Amino acid sequence: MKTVFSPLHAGHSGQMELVAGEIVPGFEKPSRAEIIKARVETEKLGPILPPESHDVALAKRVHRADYIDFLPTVWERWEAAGKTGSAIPFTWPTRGLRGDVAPRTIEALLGFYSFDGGASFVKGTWDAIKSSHDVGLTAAHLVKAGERAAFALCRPPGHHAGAAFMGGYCFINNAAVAAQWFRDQGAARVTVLDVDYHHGNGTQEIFYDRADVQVINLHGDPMTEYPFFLGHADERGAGPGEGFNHNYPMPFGTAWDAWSASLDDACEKLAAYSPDVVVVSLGVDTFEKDPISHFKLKSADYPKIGRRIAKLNLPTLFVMEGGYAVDEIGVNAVGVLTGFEG
Ligand code: Q9C
Ligand code: ZN
Repeated sequence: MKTVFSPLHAGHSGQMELVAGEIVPGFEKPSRAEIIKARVETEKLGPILPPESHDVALAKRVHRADYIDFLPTVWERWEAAGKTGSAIPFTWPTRGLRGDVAPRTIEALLGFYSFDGGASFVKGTWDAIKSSHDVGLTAAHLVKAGERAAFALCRPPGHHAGAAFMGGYCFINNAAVAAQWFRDQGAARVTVLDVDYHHGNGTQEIFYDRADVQVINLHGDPMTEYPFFLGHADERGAGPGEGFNHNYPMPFGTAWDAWSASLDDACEKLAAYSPDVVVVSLGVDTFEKDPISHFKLKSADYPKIGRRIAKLNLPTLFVMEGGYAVDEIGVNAVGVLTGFEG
């Protein structure tokens, strides 16, 4: 399997996040991607290719255009305002406030275009976001060109980014952009299968009223787990999209037996939909030692995930999402891919 990777991810580094009352270095750090890349090499998964540059015109249809236009301007506006450190959102237009009027200052706009403080900017963040977007689309091209599967080693991740907001370490929804690209290329139906520990709220929102993109999520129950405000089992899609969104919320402590039962059920729904291509939002924060998560998957379980997805016998694009146990992130992520290859 070919991997697409860009070194530009590394400029998104040193950003801080607020955890339990303290500002700490972000869990979403450059070593994540570097360790996965090193494991691709030692496992001889296949060639590692650089991304080709792709216009963001497609991202402006998947997201709202004004949101995508905002992202490259953040750091220069932050610096022009005399600010240093990480550009972290801090005020949000929640219930009772105006979410329809874009304010003017960078501090205000960061809140307007986010749902939490988890997606913050440093100097190299935009270039990393754009490279991650390019990695996803370049890997999608490989699948369209006839590869059985390809691995988009995206960083930063994407699945929490909605139509007009960032959050949860995510800015552009790389998997959603790739799914739309496959549709534009003539795929009649596309499935996004999200196995990251956290619910892919952004992907669900983007495709919620559509029947041409099926969205399936396996994740920590939002009653107790981030992102808290989406991902319940009764969210089944709206209008023409009704019945094309499937959520599998699971409790803290979920291990392979229960998790894989959800995966089996998800794969049955996926197969019944009969998509032309599958986009896997591949997070490995389901791992028992993940520092911010509460599932109990073991390293030996990840190849089994790959084998189950391979049994679908469909062209498959793997898009990297979360996973914060950096010591094992390479073994676990690449384990899914080697399991897929059989
Ligand atoms: N105490 C992805 O996995 N909140 N994003 C963490 C830590 C944000 C995860 C709180 C988690 C976002 C792509
Ligand atoms: Zn996650």
